[in-house]
Amino acid sequence: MLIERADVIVTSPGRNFVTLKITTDDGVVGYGDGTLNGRELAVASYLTDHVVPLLIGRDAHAIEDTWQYLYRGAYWRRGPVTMAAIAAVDTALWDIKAKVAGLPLYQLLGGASRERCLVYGHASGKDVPELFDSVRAHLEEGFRAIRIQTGVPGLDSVYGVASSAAASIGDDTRYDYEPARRSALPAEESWDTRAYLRHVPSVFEAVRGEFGEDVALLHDAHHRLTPIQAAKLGKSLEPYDLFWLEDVTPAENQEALRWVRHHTTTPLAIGEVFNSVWDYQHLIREQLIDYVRSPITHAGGISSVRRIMDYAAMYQVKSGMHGPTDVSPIGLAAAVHLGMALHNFGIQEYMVHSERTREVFGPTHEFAGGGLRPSEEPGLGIHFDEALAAEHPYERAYLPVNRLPDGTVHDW
Ligand code: GCO
Ligand code: MG
Repeated sequence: MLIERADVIVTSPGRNFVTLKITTDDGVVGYGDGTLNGRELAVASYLTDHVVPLLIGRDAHAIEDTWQYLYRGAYWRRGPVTMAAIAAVDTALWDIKAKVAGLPLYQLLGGASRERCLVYGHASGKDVPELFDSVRAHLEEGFRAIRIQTGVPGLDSVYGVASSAAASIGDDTRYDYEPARRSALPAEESWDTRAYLRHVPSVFEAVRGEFGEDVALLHDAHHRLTPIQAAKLGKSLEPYDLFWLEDVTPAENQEALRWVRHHTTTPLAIGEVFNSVWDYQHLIREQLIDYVRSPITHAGGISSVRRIMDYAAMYQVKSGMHGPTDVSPIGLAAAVHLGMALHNFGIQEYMVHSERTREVFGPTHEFAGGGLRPSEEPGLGIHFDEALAAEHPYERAYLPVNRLPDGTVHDW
């Protein structure tokens, strides 16, 4: 079975997505996600100009060989653009293989290890009462694990806080804090680490007081702290028993996590901006983290996230794949199939895509019992509507930029 064509589709039903559609000579179609938020066209060009010509005529079943051919063959390895492009190819080929086998993809990855994949949703509020409303809404919708982000007194806007805490599932404004914004230039936010460190523990104290001990709580520090600040935050959150504290320091410096780890027992998650097993080499072997955040979409696809997770399994490190709205429903479907099969699955991030996005991509996975389950149809379970996708052309969009009070650019 040979690859006959490969098409790159950029669509923007509310936000931008890059999709690779591979068609075989006997008409089987597979889809892969290569969306890189705010830099989408770089992946689209990498695919169209450099990868698609290499795919035509290749054996559609030779997934591992194609992965190695694109990774080693390019000479220039790793990096988010390269690994998102490889991820799109890898995911589309797994979709095809499972369709040909007549099986839902998780069956080819080893079969179900659980009934469903536990997910966490994003609750947020400008202040504590608004946050409580958002947590309550998530609990009513069935979430059993919830990420908590709030405004910080003195700061105008903070990453992770929606403008309307009342927005419901599927509403475009529910996660309007991080659509790469459609504007000529990135939005600019301001930041003050001391104000943040003073405020966050009181928020968790309030949430535990209101909602009790059962619900799993998570928090994302979004790469903004120094190792010693991160250690202080982890320590101050220990009484509130977090499921994880995410991205406490900029992820490039793996050694920073050694400092954090030595000072706190709060579980640590990292890696949404990592894209290969090499980025985890020391973090996993030295057991400096508890959860791996790499999504299939940015880390070379199902084949390579599986490699990361097999390495992680030796050290009791679990998966916590990145699942923001900028990973398309195809990327999320792939994560749910792999999550069903992995023994060391931990949790899956689940920011429900807007109605418009779901209409274009046609995902079939189901949310129930606080978790996601893939449908039983062959492949990934995606019904992509190309005509509808074409009605939503690309619009330039940027993620925000963050500055300290004196104007210095800071991690956002
Ligand atoms: C998360 C992430 C996202 C990223 C976004 C960038 O934990 O979900 O931090 O919110 O900021 O995906 O494109
Ligand atoms: Mg994050």
